[in-house]
Amino acid sequence: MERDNTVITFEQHTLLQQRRHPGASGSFAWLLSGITLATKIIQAKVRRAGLGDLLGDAGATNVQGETQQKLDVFSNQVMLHYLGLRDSVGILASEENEEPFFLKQSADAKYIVIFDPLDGSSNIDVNVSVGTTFSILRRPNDPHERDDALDLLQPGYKQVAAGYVLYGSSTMLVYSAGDGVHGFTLDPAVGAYILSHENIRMPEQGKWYSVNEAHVDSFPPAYQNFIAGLRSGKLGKKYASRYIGSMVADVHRTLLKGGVFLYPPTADNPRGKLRLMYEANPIAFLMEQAGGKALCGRQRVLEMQPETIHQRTAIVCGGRREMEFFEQCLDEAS
Ligand code: AHM
Ligand code: MG
Repeated sequence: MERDNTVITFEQHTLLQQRRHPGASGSFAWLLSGITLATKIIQAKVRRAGLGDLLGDAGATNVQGETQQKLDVFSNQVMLHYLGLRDSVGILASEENEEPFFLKQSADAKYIVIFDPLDGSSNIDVNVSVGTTFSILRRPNDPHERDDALDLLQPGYKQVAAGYVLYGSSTMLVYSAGDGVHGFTLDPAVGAYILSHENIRMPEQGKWYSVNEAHVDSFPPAYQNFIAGLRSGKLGKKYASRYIGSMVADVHRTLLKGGVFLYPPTADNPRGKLRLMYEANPIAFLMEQAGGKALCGRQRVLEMQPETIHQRTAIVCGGRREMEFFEQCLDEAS
Protein backbone atom coordinates (compact mmCIF):
# COMPACT_ATOMS: atom_id res chain seq x y z
CA MET A 1 0.00 0.00 0.00
CA GLU A 2 1.30 3.47 -0.80
CA ARG A 3 2.36 5.47 2.25
CA ASP A 4 0.31 8.48 1.08
CA ASN A 5 -2.93 6.55 1.33
CA THR A 6 -2.38 5.26 4.82
CA VAL A 7 -3.68 6.84 7.97
CA ILE A 8 -2.25 6.34 11.44
CA THR A 9 -4.78 5.91 14.19
CA PHE A 10 -4.14 6.81 17.82
CA GLU A 11 -4.01 3.10 18.68
CA GLN A 12 -1.38 2.41 16.02
CA HIS A 13 0.63 5.40 17.13
CA THR A 14 0.67 4.39 20.79
CA LEU A 15 1.56 0.80 19.93
CA LEU A 16 4.47 2.03 17.80
CA GLN A 17 5.62 4.25 20.67
CA GLN A 18 5.32 1.32 23.09
CA ARG A 19 7.59 -0.84 20.95
CA ARG A 20 10.39 1.59 21.78
CA HIS A 21 10.03 0.61 25.43
CA PRO A 22 11.31 -2.94 25.90
CA GLY A 23 9.14 -5.04 28.20
CA ALA A 24 5.97 -3.00 27.63
CA SER A 25 3.05 -5.35 28.17
CA GLY A 26 0.43 -3.57 26.09
CA SER A 27 -1.63 -2.78 29.18
CA PHE A 28 -0.90 0.92 28.80
CA ALA A 29 -2.26 0.93 25.25
CA TRP A 30 -5.36 -0.86 26.57
CA LEU A 31 -5.75 1.80 29.26
CA LEU A 32 -5.56 4.52 26.59
CA SER A 33 -8.27 2.78 24.61
CA GLY A 34 -10.51 3.38 27.65
CA ILE A 35 -9.92 7.11 27.21
CA THR A 36 -10.54 7.08 23.46
CA LEU A 37 -13.72 5.03 23.84
CA ALA A 38 -15.07 7.19 26.68
CA THR A 39 -14.32 10.47 24.89
CA LYS A 40 -15.97 9.24 21.68
CA ILE A 41 -19.10 8.51 23.70
CA ILE A 42 -18.89 11.91 25.41
CA GLN A 43 -18.42 13.72 22.12
CA ALA A 44 -21.44 11.96 20.62
CA LYS A 45 -23.52 13.30 23.53
CA VAL A 46 -21.96 16.78 23.39
CA ARG A 47 -22.76 16.97 19.67
CA ARG A 48 -26.46 16.46 20.52
CA ALA A 49 -26.43 18.97 23.38
CA GLY A 50 -29.23 21.18 22.03
CA LEU A 51 -31.52 18.19 21.44
CA GLY A 52 -33.47 16.12 23.93
CA ASP A 53 -33.02 16.97 27.57
CA LEU A 54 -29.25 17.25 27.79
CA LEU A 55 -28.80 20.92 28.61
CA GLY A 56 -28.87 22.64 31.95
CA ASP A 57 -27.83 21.76 35.46
CA ALA A 58 -28.33 18.41 37.13
CA GLY A 59 -29.59 19.92 40.38
CA ALA A 60 -26.44 19.18 42.39
CA THR A 61 -23.10 20.83 43.14
CA ASN A 62 -19.68 19.22 42.85
CA VAL A 63 -16.81 19.28 45.33
CA GLN A 64 -15.82 22.78 44.14
CA GLY A 65 -19.29 24.06 45.07
CA GLU A 66 -20.05 24.52 41.37
CA THR A 67 -23.32 23.56 39.76
CA GLN A 68 -23.06 20.21 37.98
CA GLN A 69 -24.38 20.21 34.45
CA LYS A 70 -26.20 17.12 33.18
CA LEU A 71 -23.38 16.57 30.74
CA ASP A 72 -20.81 16.78 33.58
CA VAL A 73 -22.56 13.92 35.34
CA PHE A 74 -22.86 11.87 32.16
CA SER A 75 -19.24 12.43 31.12
CA ASN A 76 -17.98 11.53 34.57
CA GLN A 77 -19.93 8.27 34.61
CA VAL A 78 -18.58 7.33 31.19
CA MET A 79 -14.95 8.02 32.12
CA LEU A 80 -15.27 6.15 35.43
CA HIS A 81 -16.95 3.19 33.77
CA TYR A 82 -14.56 2.58 30.88
CA LEU A 83 -11.38 3.33 32.82
CA GLY A 84 -12.61 1.31 35.78
CA LEU A 85 -12.89 -1.75 33.50
CA ARG A 86 -9.17 -1.62 32.65
CA ASP A 87 -7.14 -4.02 34.82
CA SER A 88 -4.18 -1.67 34.79
CA VAL A 89 -6.08 1.20 36.44
CA GLY A 90 -5.76 1.04 40.22
CA ILE A 91 -6.92 4.53 41.21
CA LEU A 92 -9.27 6.99 39.54
CA ALA A 93 -9.89 10.57 40.61
CA SER A 94 -12.21 13.10 39.02
CA GLU A 95 -13.07 16.75 39.40
CA GLU A 96 -16.65 15.65 40.00
CA ASN A 97 -15.95 13.36 42.98
CA GLU A 98 -14.71 14.56 46.32
CA GLU A 99 -12.83 11.35 47.05
CA PRO A 100 -10.70 9.25 44.71
CA PHE A 101 -11.72 5.68 43.86
CA PHE A 102 -9.22 3.09 45.04
CA LEU A 103 -10.25 0.26 42.76
CA LYS A 104 -7.66 -2.51 42.69
CA GLN A 105 -4.51 -3.56 44.47
CA SER A 106 -3.18 -6.24 42.08
CA ALA A 107 0.35 -5.90 40.74
CA ASP A 108 -1.13 -5.14 37.30
CA ALA A 109 -3.12 -2.19 38.61
CA LYS A 110 -0.16 0.13 38.29
CA TYR A 111 -1.71 3.29 36.88
CA ILE A 112 -3.60 6.23 38.34
CA VAL A 113 -5.83 8.34 36.08
CA ILE A 114 -6.95 11.78 37.23
CA PHE A 115 -9.32 13.71 35.02
CA ASP A 116 -11.79 16.51 34.51
CA PRO A 117 -14.52 14.83 32.46
CA LEU A 118 -15.97 18.00 30.94
CA ASP A 119 -14.04 21.18 31.54
CA GLY A 120 -15.77 24.46 30.73
CA SER A 121 -19.19 22.84 30.89
CA SER A 122 -20.89 26.09 31.89
CA ASN A 123 -20.31 27.00 28.21
CA ILE A 124 -22.28 24.07 26.86
CA ASP A 125 -25.66 25.82 26.86
CA VAL A 126 -24.29 28.42 24.44
CA ASN A 127 -22.57 25.94 22.13
CA VAL A 128 -18.99 26.86 23.01
CA SER A 129 -16.16 24.32 22.85
CA VAL A 130 -15.50 22.19 25.93
CA GLY A 131 -12.97 19.47 26.70
CA THR A 132 -11.83 16.50 28.77
CA THR A 133 -8.42 16.64 30.46
CA PHE A 134 -6.49 13.67 31.85
CA SER A 135 -3.28 12.92 33.70
CA ILE A 136 -1.76 9.45 34.07
CA LEU A 137 0.60 8.56 36.92
CA ARG A 138 2.31 5.32 37.84
CA ARG A 139 2.22 3.63 41.27
CA PRO A 140 4.73 1.03 42.48
CA ASN A 141 4.20 -2.40 40.88
CA ASP A 142 4.56 -4.19 44.19
CA PRO A 143 1.32 -3.78 46.19
CA HIS A 144 3.36 -3.89 49.45
CA GLU A 145 5.28 -0.78 48.43
CA ARG A 146 2.12 1.21 47.77
CA ASP A 147 0.66 3.99 49.83
CA ASP A 148 -2.56 5.02 48.09
CA ALA A 149 -2.63 8.61 49.32
CA LEU A 150 1.06 9.27 48.62
CA ASP A 151 0.95 7.49 45.27
CA LEU A 152 -1.86 9.75 44.21
CA LEU A 153 -0.32 13.06 45.27
CA GLN A 154 2.61 13.08 42.85
CA PRO A 155 4.00 16.21 41.22
CA GLY A 156 3.25 16.68 37.54
CA TYR A 157 6.74 15.94 36.24
CA LYS A 158 6.03 12.32 37.18
CA GLN A 159 3.14 12.07 34.74
CA VAL A 160 3.59 9.08 32.43
CA ALA A 161 1.26 10.68 29.90
CA ALA A 162 -1.30 13.46 29.76
CA GLY A 163 -3.59 15.17 27.33
CA TYR A 164 -6.96 16.56 26.49
CA VAL A 165 -9.83 16.02 24.11
CA LEU A 166 -11.31 19.19 22.63
CA TYR A 167 -14.94 19.04 21.54
CA GLY A 168 -14.64 21.93 19.10
CA SER A 169 -15.53 22.34 15.45
CA SER A 170 -13.97 18.91 15.22
CA THR A 171 -13.11 16.53 18.06
CA MET A 172 -9.42 16.35 18.70
CA LEU A 173 -7.23 14.36 21.09
CA VAL A 174 -3.93 16.04 21.98
CA TYR A 175 -1.57 13.75 23.82
CA SER A 176 1.96 13.28 25.06
CA ALA A 177 3.70 10.35 26.68
CA GLY A 178 6.95 12.28 26.93
CA ASP A 179 7.86 11.79 23.25
CA GLY A 180 6.53 15.11 21.96
CA VAL A 181 2.95 16.26 21.56
CA HIS A 182 0.73 14.68 18.93
CA GLY A 183 -2.74 15.64 17.79
CA PHE A 184 -5.38 13.20 16.51
CA THR A 185 -8.60 14.33 14.89
CA LEU A 186 -11.68 12.15 15.20
CA ASP A 187 -12.84 11.11 11.76
CA PRO A 188 -16.58 10.65 12.32
CA ALA A 189 -16.90 8.54 9.17
CA VAL A 190 -14.32 6.05 10.44
CA GLY A 191 -14.96 6.41 14.17
CA ALA A 192 -11.24 6.66 14.92
CA TYR A 193 -8.80 9.31 16.10
CA ILE A 194 -6.43 9.86 13.16
CA LEU A 195 -2.97 11.41 13.47
CA SER A 196 -3.39 14.91 12.05
CA HIS A 197 -0.82 17.03 13.95
CA GLU A 198 2.43 15.14 14.43
CA ASN A 199 5.00 16.56 16.83
CA ILE A 200 3.34 19.89 17.64
CA ARG A 201 5.88 22.63 18.40
CA MET A 202 4.75 25.93 19.90
CA PRO A 203 5.83 29.07 18.07
CA GLU A 204 8.51 30.87 20.13
CA GLN A 205 6.37 33.98 20.01
CA GLY A 206 2.72 34.53 19.25
CA LYS A 207 0.46 37.54 19.09
CA TRP A 208 -2.30 36.82 21.61
CA TYR A 209 -2.65 36.73 25.36
CA SER A 210 -5.53 34.84 26.91
CA VAL A 211 -6.82 35.83 30.33
CA ASN A 212 -10.04 36.84 32.07
CA GLU A 213 -9.19 40.53 32.04
CA ALA A 214 -12.18 41.44 34.21
CA HIS A 215 -10.04 40.46 37.21
CA VAL A 216 -6.97 42.48 36.22
CA ASP A 217 -7.30 44.97 39.07
CA SER A 218 -6.77 42.21 41.60
CA PHE A 219 -3.85 40.47 39.84
CA PRO A 220 -0.49 40.79 41.62
CA PRO A 221 1.62 43.65 40.14
CA ALA A 222 3.95 41.37 38.12
CA TYR A 223 0.94 39.93 36.26
CA GLN A 224 -0.52 43.39 35.66
CA ASN A 225 2.81 44.63 34.29
CA PHE A 226 3.12 41.52 32.12
CA ILE A 227 -0.22 42.11 30.43
CA ALA A 228 0.38 45.85 30.10
CA GLY A 229 3.78 45.12 28.53
CA LEU A 230 2.34 42.68 25.99
CA ARG A 231 -0.31 45.22 25.02
CA SER A 232 2.08 48.13 24.70
CA GLY A 233 4.54 46.35 22.43
CA LYS A 234 7.40 45.52 24.83
CA LEU A 235 7.97 42.28 22.87
CA GLY A 236 8.18 44.09 19.53
CA LYS A 237 4.48 43.86 18.68
CA LYS A 238 1.25 44.88 20.33
CA TYR A 239 -0.56 41.78 21.48
CA ALA A 240 -4.30 41.32 21.05
CA SER A 241 -6.46 39.25 23.40
CA ARG A 242 -8.39 36.03 22.87
CA TYR A 243 -10.36 34.50 25.74
CA ILE A 244 -13.01 31.84 25.36
CA GLY A 245 -13.30 30.98 29.06
CA SER A 246 -13.04 27.28 28.27
CA MET A 247 -9.53 26.21 29.22
CA VAL A 248 -9.03 23.41 26.72
CA ALA A 249 -10.03 25.65 23.82
CA ASP A 250 -7.88 28.56 25.03
CA VAL A 251 -4.91 26.27 25.59
CA HIS A 252 -5.35 24.52 22.25
CA ARG A 253 -5.14 27.82 20.39
CA THR A 254 -2.10 28.81 22.45
CA LEU A 255 -0.37 25.50 21.74
CA LEU A 256 -0.91 25.73 17.99
CA LYS A 257 -0.62 29.47 17.38
CA GLY A 258 1.60 30.58 20.26
CA GLY A 259 1.10 33.37 22.77
CA VAL A 260 0.26 32.92 26.42
CA PHE A 261 -2.65 31.62 28.51
CA LEU A 262 -2.90 32.60 32.15
CA TYR A 263 -5.14 32.34 35.17
CA PRO A 264 -3.42 34.44 37.85
CA PRO A 265 -4.27 34.73 41.55
CA THR A 266 -7.31 36.97 41.98
CA ALA A 267 -9.23 38.47 44.91
CA ASP A 268 -11.81 35.67 44.66
CA ASN A 269 -9.25 32.93 44.05
CA PRO A 270 -5.98 33.93 45.76
CA ARG A 271 -4.35 30.60 44.82
CA GLY A 272 -5.67 30.75 41.25
CA LYS A 273 -8.77 29.04 39.95
CA LEU A 274 -7.63 26.05 37.94
CA ARG A 275 -7.06 22.69 39.55
CA LEU A 276 -3.46 21.53 39.74
CA MET A 277 -3.76 17.80 39.29
CA TYR A 278 -6.25 17.45 36.43
CA GLU A 279 -6.22 20.84 34.71
CA ALA A 280 -2.86 22.61 35.16
CA ASN A 281 -0.62 19.51 35.18
CA PRO A 282 -1.79 18.01 31.87
CA ILE A 283 -1.60 21.44 30.24
CA ALA A 284 1.87 22.14 31.68
CA PHE A 285 3.11 18.73 30.50
CA LEU A 286 1.91 19.39 26.95
CA MET A 287 3.26 22.94 26.88
CA GLU A 288 6.71 21.82 27.99
CA GLN A 289 6.72 18.91 25.58
CA ALA A 290 5.88 21.34 22.77
CA GLY A 291 8.76 23.67 23.65
CA GLY A 292 6.88 26.13 25.87
CA LYS A 293 6.79 26.69 29.62
CA ALA A 294 4.24 26.66 32.44
CA LEU A 295 4.79 28.50 35.72
CA CYS A 296 2.98 29.26 38.96
CA GLY A 297 4.80 32.45 39.95
CA ARG A 298 8.45 31.41 39.69
CA GLN A 299 7.77 27.73 40.21
CA ARG A 300 7.46 25.22 37.43
CA VAL A 301 3.86 23.94 37.61
CA LEU A 302 5.14 20.38 37.11
CA GLU A 303 7.28 20.62 40.26
CA MET A 304 4.48 21.66 42.59
CA GLN A 305 3.87 19.07 45.29
CA PRO A 306 0.08 18.55 45.55
CA GLU A 307 -1.42 18.44 49.01
CA THR A 308 -4.92 17.47 47.90
CA ILE A 309 -6.34 16.24 44.61
CA HIS A 310 -8.62 19.26 44.21
CA GLN A 311 -6.06 21.94 45.05
CA ARG A 312 -6.05 25.05 42.91
CA THR A 313 -3.10 26.79 41.34
CA ALA A 314 -2.29 29.92 39.40
CA ILE A 315 -0.81 29.25 35.97
CA VAL A 316 0.96 31.17 33.22
CA CYS A 317 1.86 29.06 30.20
CA GLY A 318 2.99 29.84 26.72
CA GLY A 319 5.83 30.26 24.26
CA ARG A 320 9.47 30.96 25.10
CA ARG A 321 9.47 34.71 24.45
CA GLU A 322 6.32 35.43 26.43
CA MET A 323 7.50 33.29 29.33
CA GLU A 324 10.91 34.98 29.43
CA PHE A 325 9.11 38.29 29.59
CA PHE A 326 6.87 37.01 32.40
CA GLU A 327 9.93 36.03 34.42
CA GLN A 328 11.43 39.46 33.77
CA CYS A 329 8.21 41.05 35.12
CA LEU A 330 8.51 38.89 38.25
CA ASP A 331 12.12 40.07 38.75
CA GLU A 332 11.20 43.71 38.26
CA ALA A 333 8.25 43.51 40.69
CA SER A 334 10.28 41.90 43.48
P1 AHM B 1 -14.83 24.24 35.36
O1 AHM B 1 -13.85 23.15 35.68
O2 AHM B 1 -15.83 24.45 36.45
O3 AHM B 1 -15.47 24.06 34.01
O4 AHM B 1 -14.01 25.63 35.37
C1 AHM B 1 -12.82 25.73 34.69
C2 AHM B 1 -12.97 26.77 33.63
C3 AHM B 1 -11.85 26.70 32.62
O5 AHM B 1 -12.23 25.95 31.51
C4 AHM B 1 -11.64 28.13 32.25
O6 AHM B 1 -10.30 28.40 31.85
C5 AHM B 1 -11.99 28.86 33.50
O7 AHM B 1 -12.85 28.03 34.24
C6 AHM B 1 -12.68 30.15 33.22
O8 AHM B 1 -12.88 30.83 34.41
P2 AHM B 1 -13.45 32.33 34.42
O9 AHM B 1 -14.87 32.26 34.03
O10 AHM B 1 -13.25 32.78 35.85
O11 AHM B 1 -12.62 33.13 33.46
MG1 MG C 1 -12.70 21.92 35.12
